[in-house]
Amino acid sequence: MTTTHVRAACPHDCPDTCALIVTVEDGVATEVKGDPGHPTTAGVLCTKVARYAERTYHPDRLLYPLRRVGPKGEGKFERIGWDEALDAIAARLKPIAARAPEAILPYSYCGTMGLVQGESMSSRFFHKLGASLLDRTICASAGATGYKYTVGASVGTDMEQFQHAKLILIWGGNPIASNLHFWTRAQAAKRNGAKLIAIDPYRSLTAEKCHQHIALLPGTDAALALGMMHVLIAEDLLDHDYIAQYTQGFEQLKGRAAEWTPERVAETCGITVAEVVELARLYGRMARDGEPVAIRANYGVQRVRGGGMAVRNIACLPALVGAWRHPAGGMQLSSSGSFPTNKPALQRPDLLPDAGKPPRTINMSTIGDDLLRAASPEFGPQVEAVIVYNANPLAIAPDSSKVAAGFAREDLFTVVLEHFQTDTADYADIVLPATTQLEHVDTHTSYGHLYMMANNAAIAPMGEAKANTEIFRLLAARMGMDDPCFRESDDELAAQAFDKRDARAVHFDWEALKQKGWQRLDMPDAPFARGGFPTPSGKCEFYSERMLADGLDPLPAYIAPYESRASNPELAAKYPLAMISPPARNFLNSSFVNVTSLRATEGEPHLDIHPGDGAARGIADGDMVRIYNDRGSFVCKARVTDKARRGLVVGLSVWWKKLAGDGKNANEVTSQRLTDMGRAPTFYDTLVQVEKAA
Ligand SMILES: Nc1nc2c(c(=O)[nH]1)N[C@H]1C(S)=C(S)[C@@H](COP(=O)(O)OP(=O)(O)OC[C@H]3O[C@@H](n4cnc5c(=O)[nH]c(N)nc54)[C@H](O)[C@@H]3O)O[C@H]1N2
Ligand SMILES: Nc1nc2c(c(=O)[nH]1)N[C@H]1C(S)=C(S)[C@@H](COP(=O)(O)OP(=O)(O)OC[C@H]3O[C@@H](n4cnc5c(=O)[nH]c(N)nc54)[C@H](O)[C@@H]3O)O[C@H]1N2
Ligand code: SF4
Ligand SMILES: [Mo]
Repeated sequence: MTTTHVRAACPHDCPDTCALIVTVEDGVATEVKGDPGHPTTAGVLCTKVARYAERTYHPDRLLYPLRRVGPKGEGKFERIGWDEALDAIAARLKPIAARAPEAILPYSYCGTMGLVQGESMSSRFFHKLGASLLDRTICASAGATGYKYTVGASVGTDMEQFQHAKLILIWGGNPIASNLHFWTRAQAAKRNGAKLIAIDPYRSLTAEKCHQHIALLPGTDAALALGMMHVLIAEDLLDHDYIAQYTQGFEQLKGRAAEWTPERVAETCGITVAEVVELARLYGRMARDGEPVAIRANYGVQRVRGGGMAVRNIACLPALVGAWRHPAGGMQLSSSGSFPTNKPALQRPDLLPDAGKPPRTINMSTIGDDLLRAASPEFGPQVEAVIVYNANPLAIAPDSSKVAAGFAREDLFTVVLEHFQTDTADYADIVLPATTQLEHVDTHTSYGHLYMMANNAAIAPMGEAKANTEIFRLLAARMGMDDPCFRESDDELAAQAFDKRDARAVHFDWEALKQKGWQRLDMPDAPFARGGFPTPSGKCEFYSERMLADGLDPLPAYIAPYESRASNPELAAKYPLAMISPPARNFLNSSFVNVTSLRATEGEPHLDIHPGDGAARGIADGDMVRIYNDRGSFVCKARVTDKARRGLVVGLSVWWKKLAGDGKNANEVTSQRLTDMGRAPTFYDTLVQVEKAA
């Protein structure tokens, strides 16, 4: 028997981007472990990816191209050959491309975060076609935009510093489920005497283990941050020197913060005045005493109407108290902006038919409406063909009944590149089998740590599966695209992924990275200790000219949810409960739902409801309940628990619809309305009613 150990990287949409070591025995991957040498992975994987071999060798893996033989959505397919599949796709796409290339739409997200198997050969293909561009907003663009206006780029506190913090605000995140290796460091900080505070409407696994939990109403974080500013300013818990040297707009901010008294904030957030005041005092006093105070904000805060502003307001706090001076102080939302990736080289926007007039852009978060839209001068041509890869829109996109109706259109041609027969694949005309991370080459950034990562192929492709890149190479050839860039190998692509001219990536060398597995960026310990914010002014912008130019309030503000008791009492009279649907620990968005052992651990779809709200509706623990609003409904099992505050219900997500009881999931009731900035979805801005199911 020959045994090898292959260096790989976790491809999933998770900030931790773990370094993996894959044991291969006679060509079979027998074990996937965390690399003990990688500083943040430290030999530990989450429950999901520890099962990566189970997912790769799953009996339901798609191994051959398939053609649909039943109605859309039913899931009846027959096996065909690759030539037949590629010819069928080219035959449908060619006339559309000749007539109206924008009627062709790619739909992809982060099924893999790889720079090669994500947007490289695929983008080249769609650019050359002149297909519609896709606005990839489904996850992070609201918060990223708010952070960018304020701090300049997705750069923040190094994950490897958090164990030295003395106060950590875990704001809108549940790291035990979704950012495990950060949680390890938060626990180390706790052992060193740090205080951990969770700010979250729900008593998540993480909130349960923090010293304090502030259970505010969803979508009200911007007000809490304004209240903290109010107290910091009123009690002079400020770093005047840092403010004077490295920030812009403090005088204007003072005026705005003055409006947000702790009483007004407490009322808005549904918490006590003492919670507001004491949080601000603790944060400000510890910073004044020179202790590192850190904020780990996550995307849970920004899936509401005012999500961009919420992140912006939170991002003002570290500059007010000078927390950035310390490597373990400051804030992290994402580290993605630290990586000098060379996207133009990978994606080749120069291939567009007319660079001066780019194709229209379609927002992935409104795919339901956009697939149902007729041609018009504003919209352009009706969408006639969709090519889905690295995404499962039928399960994950909001307002799911519209998404399903769109994909069910008889005149729509749909191709899905997948590992499994997902809810989306059921609507495909042609399904193409894709390789998993064990079967292909890739390179990765991270949105939690600061290492460039390599993924070597550990095993040969399963069945007739092909890498996304190879599928787009073959499609390009079938469509008659003969530019040499469509013949570049995955290694050639990976070698272009980082811009070596940037000081942070001078140590990037693809062959060396493949050998070692990972390489840290050249970055300072404390990115903004002496200012140097990548904003237009070079300062942390409390007042933002760019926001003003973009039609937004230039100062931190509070934007109430679309759907809440306070902002929309009429709607709340019909649908009085706020629903959020954050990530389940054993799934990764909708990935892994079909892995039997992980689904068994999650059990079945649940809705957590407060005992008071349960009693008012005659709902007992374990009852089947129907959750509904004007957009739709779904059924699942109630868990009566005070983990959900009064007025809030929580359905951990994202279930495959066909593996849930009634073939529906939480996205039946979520809406396609977009956030204040970043054109992002408002998954956690949803009012519903709940009743006992018949
Ligand atoms: N196990 C697992 N890990 C994952 C994922 C997964 O599905 N499963 N998904 C991955 C992805 S794609 C992402 S984007 C990341 C991060 O994904 P996030 O969406 O940030 O998810 P969480 O870290 O679970 O934190 C969300 C927390 O925010 C809380 N929350 C909801 N609304 C509000 C609000 O208005 N205010 C505040 N303060 N809190 C609110 C929720 O109750 C929840 O506990 O996680 C990644 N990691
Ligand atoms: N209600 C609700 N909805 C949500 C969220 C929520 O919190 N609540 N979270 C939102 C967030 S944060 C996100 S990021 C989105 C995520 O939405 P998606 O990015 O669509 O993520 P997944 O559901 O994991 O689906 C990814 C698919 O890609 C496939 N895949 C993986 N690797 C490859 C590959 O190499 N090639 C090909 N062809 N396919 C591959 C996987 O098998 C999987 O089916 O969901 C959003 N939807
Ligand atoms: S999903 Fe996250 S925690 Fe799990 S192995 Fe991948 S990167 Fe690590
Ligand atoms: Mo996400």
